[in-house]
Amino acid sequence: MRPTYFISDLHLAPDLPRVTAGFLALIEHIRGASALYVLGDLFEAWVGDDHRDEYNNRILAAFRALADSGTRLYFVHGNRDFLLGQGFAEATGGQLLPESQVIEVGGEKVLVMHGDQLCTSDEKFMAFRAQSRDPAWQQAMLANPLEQRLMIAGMWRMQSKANQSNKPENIMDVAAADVERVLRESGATTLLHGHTHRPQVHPLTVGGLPARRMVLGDWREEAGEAVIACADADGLRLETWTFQEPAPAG
Ligand SMILES: [Mn+2]
Repeated sequence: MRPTYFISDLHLAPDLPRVTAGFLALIEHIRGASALYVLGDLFEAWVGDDHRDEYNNRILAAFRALADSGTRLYFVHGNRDFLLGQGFAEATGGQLLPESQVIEVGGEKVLVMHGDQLCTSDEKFMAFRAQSRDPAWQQAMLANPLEQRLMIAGMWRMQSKANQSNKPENIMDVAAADVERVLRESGATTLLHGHTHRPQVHPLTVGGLPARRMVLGDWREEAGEAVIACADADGLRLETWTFQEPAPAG
């Protein structure tokens, strides 16, 4: 059985050479895998599928090469790359998924999502989420010239850096009641998500039956490793992907 991989929260950006190199190395490493699920926040920012600079083209080409090796590619939106569209999916040879989806992998039903929709205690964030997922708001945003969208994304990034909103202590954790609800509603036994930057496996009991919540890790330049997930004949588990090597010059 060819393995299936899950990653999230890479927050890819041109000024993160080590994370970028680590991502490209992983894509190379998993060539020929059954599938790769990217569960949101692949990019630190995505301003529209028409933003095809050298950096983005390199990322898209890597995905395309993976798809061409026979690996199915699936993307879930995060709270930073909510503007990933059909043009992106087509360029990669992959497919955009709805914000939550039950898949059959490693012999079990797994509910996959970014996970930000479970952080319901953060009202300010939930309001932003509702706005940024609104098709009319997205359309208005995408109607701005690319230059202007890049400026807006730059402002978001500066704000994010200023309040260090990528740090786990600054990201609200998921609400237990919502975790239980989505597991019940989906009929899945495992919930797999990212977003919180708190990689771990949490055993749960839902409706009197054993269940679990698996959380993927974020990728950070200083850390040089990230928690991903892999599913094969032995089941679904978290794994650590290391990318210690410094990025090649240039
Ligand atoms: Mn996120």
